[in-house]
Amino acid sequence: MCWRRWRCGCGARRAERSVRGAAPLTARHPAFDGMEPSPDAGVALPKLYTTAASHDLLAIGRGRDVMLKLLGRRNAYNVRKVLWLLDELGLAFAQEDWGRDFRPTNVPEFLALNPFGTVPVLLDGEAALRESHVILRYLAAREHAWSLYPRELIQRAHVEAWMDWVAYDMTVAMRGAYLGGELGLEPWCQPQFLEVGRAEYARRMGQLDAALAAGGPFLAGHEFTLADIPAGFVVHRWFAMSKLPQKPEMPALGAYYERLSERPAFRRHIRNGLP
Ligand SMILES: N[C@@H](CCC(=O)N[C@@H](CS)C(=O)NCC(=O)O)C(=O)O
Repeated sequence: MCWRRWRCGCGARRAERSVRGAAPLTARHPAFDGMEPSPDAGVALPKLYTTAASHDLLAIGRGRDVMLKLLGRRNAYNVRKVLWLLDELGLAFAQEDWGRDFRPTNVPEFLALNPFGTVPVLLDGEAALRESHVILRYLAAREHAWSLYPRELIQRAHVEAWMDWVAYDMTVAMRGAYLGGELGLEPWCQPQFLEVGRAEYARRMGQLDAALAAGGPFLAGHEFTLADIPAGFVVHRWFAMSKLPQKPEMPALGAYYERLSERPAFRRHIRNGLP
């Protein structure tokens, strides 16, 4: 599947993007210079370059006119964040549904790209990237989308603080309230996880609500940034979860959710009928 979209709608971002001219490419990896890596080279080279099958997966990324390729099912939490950003950036990319209920990731050609067998994986030329938040930062920097990922280091740190906050501080909440409470998955549906998770989700949303009430309209200030992508998703889950016994009133959070919902890319990939 290939999506080509140029509807960024943001004059400033278009200007930033046009300055860079041709898309910067990652350095061509020697493993692809007409030969298979030797067994010795396999020690020094990333394992992902060493199987014929992974070469097939990477084939679409070869050459100057590289097209990004996203491996991961479109209904996965960590994949949807990347889809959202790709859409915001108006990037052309190919996508394949790997992961649960789709193509299994425990096969050699996928494990060669990501030894943990998780999605998403982003292929850009000869590079295979894992970790959704790393991919978000990579794409924004690759596209010189500095309004999303500020060049100024203090501003950047404020953006990244929210990304890390979701990655670490939302974990207990997501497991208990969502995996346990909504999906009924073991062991998270056990009462101890469920109760702690639901209380924790409410507490964390309260932190977001307070931050937005004190600042905003977006998490890092006036502009929509990468900070809003992981956080926007957990806010969506908060409002989408149907089995929470109670949801405290959080006006600033509700307004933020509606503000994000004005973005077509958010509605296409996050507030799209899936929790
Ligand atoms: N920290 C990783 C977590 C990746 C992850 O756990 N992905 C899930 C989907 S959200 C996965 O691969 N699940 C197994 C599957 O779909 O087969 C990231 O942010 O990318």
